Amino acid sequence: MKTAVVTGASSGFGAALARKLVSEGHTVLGLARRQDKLDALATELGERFVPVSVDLTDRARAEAVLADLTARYPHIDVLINNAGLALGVDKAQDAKMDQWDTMVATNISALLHITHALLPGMVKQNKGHIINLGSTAGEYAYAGGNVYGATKAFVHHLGLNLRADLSGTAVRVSTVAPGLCSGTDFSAVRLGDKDKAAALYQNVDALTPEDIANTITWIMNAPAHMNVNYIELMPVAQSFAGLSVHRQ
Ligand code: 8X3
Repeated sequence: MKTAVVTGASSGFGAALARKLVSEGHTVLGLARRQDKLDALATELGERFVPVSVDLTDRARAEAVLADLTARYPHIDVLINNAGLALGVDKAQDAKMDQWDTMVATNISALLHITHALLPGMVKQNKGHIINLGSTAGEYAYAGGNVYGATKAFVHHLGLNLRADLSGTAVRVSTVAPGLCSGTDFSAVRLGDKDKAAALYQNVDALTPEDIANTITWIMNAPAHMNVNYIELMPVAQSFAGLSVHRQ
């Protein structure tokens, strides 16, 4: 059985993943900002879910909390960098700088803070796995995707570069890139409007958080000699729009 750190554990993919991992007998150190949501999950899942309330975008606070966590749990097997968000669908020329800052802080800086804190321990024990949540938005450009897609492209390429640095160790790095997925707050947060978000998923058989959790646990439980570098998932209902041409 493994000890897994899951960021963004209080809802969406993170909560689905925590449920799946605990049901398989693993221990989950569940990180999120919202203590009340973490506590509810801890009540549901029992002692193999350890709630840790922290804002990973705050580097000094993250370092302090993670130093304490690694002292209590020196053998962390898996870090699942799930926390992330999109804000807005405005074109770049109309976008809000605050939203860009928040996406960079959450999707890039917070991920780096925790990766930097946990990676040396994994190398020292010559065992470990970092699984990062990317997105199809990191591979395929679309209008309004601008900084969100770029942060996910960063995540993908960081994973490949980590693998280069980890050559010669047994530490694995994987990126999971989902497309359209219902059953989370992702679009409500992005659009700031629950009804508009619900309309996006109407009459579409989208991916579910359980699909993502199943994929992540499959990657994590793969034999130690096998590394999934990158895996992209879409619902069958989602496809490619083709390249747009603006006509005068
Ligand atoms: C989520 C996929 O298509 O909403 O990362 O950008 S999409």
